[in-house]
Amino acid sequence: MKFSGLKAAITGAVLAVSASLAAPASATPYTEVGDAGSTVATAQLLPGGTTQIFGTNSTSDFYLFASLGGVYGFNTYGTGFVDTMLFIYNDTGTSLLAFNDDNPYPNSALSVFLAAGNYLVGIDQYSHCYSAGDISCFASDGSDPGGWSYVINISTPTGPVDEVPVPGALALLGLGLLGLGGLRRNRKAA
Ligand SMILES: [Ca+2]
Ligand SMILES: [Ca+2]
Repeated sequence: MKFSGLKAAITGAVLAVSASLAAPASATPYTEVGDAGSTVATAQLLPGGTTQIFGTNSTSDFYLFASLGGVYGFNTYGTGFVDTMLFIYNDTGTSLLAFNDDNPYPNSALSVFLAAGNYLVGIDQYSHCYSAGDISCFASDGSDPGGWSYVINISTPTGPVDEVPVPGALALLGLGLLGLGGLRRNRKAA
């Protein structure tokens, strides 16, 4: 009896450690309700502190994410063998801020600095609206087969979230982004 009691205690301890590794205390899942859909109007609001999104893709899904300010990581590790793509847009869906197809293939991962505010996080399957500059692309093309399940993991922001960047560095960053935007437009126009 003593031995089996000890064995049970050890097994319990091992299970507890395994559980803590599989599901960190900080994990805050959100499960898609119905269909998050492909537009700003249907995008589902993620509760503050959400670290995982579980959903099912039909054509594409978008979620409204509130950033506290900082560098966030997004990935689709755990989705399985689906050739996913991840998109981060501003909250009106008019500006693509970050995009990843394979990191590594077929799953997606990106990390991006998001100033405090709201953003759209989108998921779709290669190559529907690949790196599209505007979310309206997703509403106009529903040719994807869909029907696959996914998980989007969101890391908590790294670095001091309340750090105020030096104005000069901000201006340089802004100029760089404008330059990138100009390059993209030029490439599109070409
Ligand atoms: Ca969906
Ligand atoms: Ca991919």
